[in-house]
Amino acid sequence: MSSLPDPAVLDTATVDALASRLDTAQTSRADTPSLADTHAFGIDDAYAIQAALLARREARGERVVGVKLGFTSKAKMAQMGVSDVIVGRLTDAMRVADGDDVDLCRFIHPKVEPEVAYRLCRDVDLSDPATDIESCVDAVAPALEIIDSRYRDFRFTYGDVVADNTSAAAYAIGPWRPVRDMSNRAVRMVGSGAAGSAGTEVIGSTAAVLGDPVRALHALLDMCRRRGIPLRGGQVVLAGAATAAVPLTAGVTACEVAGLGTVSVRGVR
Ligand code: 0L1
Ligand code: MG
Repeated sequence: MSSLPDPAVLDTATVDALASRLDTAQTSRADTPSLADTHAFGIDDAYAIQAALLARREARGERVVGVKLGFTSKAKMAQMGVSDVIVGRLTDAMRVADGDDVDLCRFIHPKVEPEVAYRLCRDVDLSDPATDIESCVDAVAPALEIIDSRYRDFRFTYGDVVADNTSAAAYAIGPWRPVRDMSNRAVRMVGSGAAGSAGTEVIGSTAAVLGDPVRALHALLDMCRRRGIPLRGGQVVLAGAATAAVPLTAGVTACEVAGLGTVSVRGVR
């Protein structure tokens, strides 16, 4: 369980004001200090701020098309002093087609991380204790997640990052394949760098995602039950990062997951 207090302490007006602050940071590409610098709040408040933030995006016409998990590695949980995963929402405006350009000016200080994505083939009944989440998934794909904390220098508390929709900013999904065992698959993410600059390479394993990405589905079901976050057929699930995130720079960034395939984006200015 998390080390943050659960009970909500913020009133609706404050929740909305904090959501507005994060929304403005995202739309104006101007970072903001940690909310926790000025407000004491619990994890229930943090998810309420996240919901208010999403409501603002939906009011602008964006559609929720998926969910993402964060803090799925032991290292990240230890760093944040928590033992729970966190859940954020993906919208259609965050989607980048495989191989497409992504304008770096959309972001404040973007980072990219290699992931595995699952596709839900039916609505998930959160109220049924017998729900088998694995049977609600029909495909798996390599993915890149672009995270872009709205907080200055990526400095945030556990509550801050939940409120900030878990730093979700954009994502790309490679070719969908029938579901298969994804445990301990090699993952390689390569950034070509801009012309004349050195590239980057990070190597990891899907085992970094809760030991096996399929466990992320079970953690997701648990969190969505606790937080009342619906899971709908057709939505995508980003299971969590297989390596630490690295800065997203100009040029092509590609991720290959062994036995699954590749996905790429091209950062442009
Ligand atoms: O998707 C993730 O694992 C990121 C969660 C938020 C933490 C961060 O912004 O570094
Ligand atoms: Mg991620």
